[in-house]
Amino acid sequence: MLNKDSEGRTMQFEPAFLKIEPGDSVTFVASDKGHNSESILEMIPAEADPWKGKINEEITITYDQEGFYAFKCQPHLGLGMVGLLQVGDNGPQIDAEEIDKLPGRAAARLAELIAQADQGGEEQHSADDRPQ
Ligand SMILES: [Cu+2]
Repeated sequence: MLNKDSEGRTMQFEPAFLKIEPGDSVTFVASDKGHNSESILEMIPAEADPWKGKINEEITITYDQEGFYAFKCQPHLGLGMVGLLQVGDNGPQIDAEEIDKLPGRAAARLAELIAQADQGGEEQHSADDRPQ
């Protein structure tokens, strides 16, 4: 949980996308102050447990259900501070209608992360970002 990530984006999780296997755990590290990690309602597998960390709390969550899990930093959701986990290969996708309910910057960032997942996890760069 960062005020600025290595790409210069403000208020971000880094990595913001992570692919793991069922039974793996993820620790959300409070590297900078003022952030939390919590699951976004309706954006985790139906059988999975939601989570909600406190501000500045480092939490570790174990993921047993396959599928996609979107999460947010509550204070910075409007600034696009969201992340995505993919657990295994065979879980359900996130409902596009739910993504549309997010604030604009969060929806845009989550769409980027879903595209990244679709590409096998590689972060996508526009041509302008490539070294000359
Ligand atoms: Cu935050």
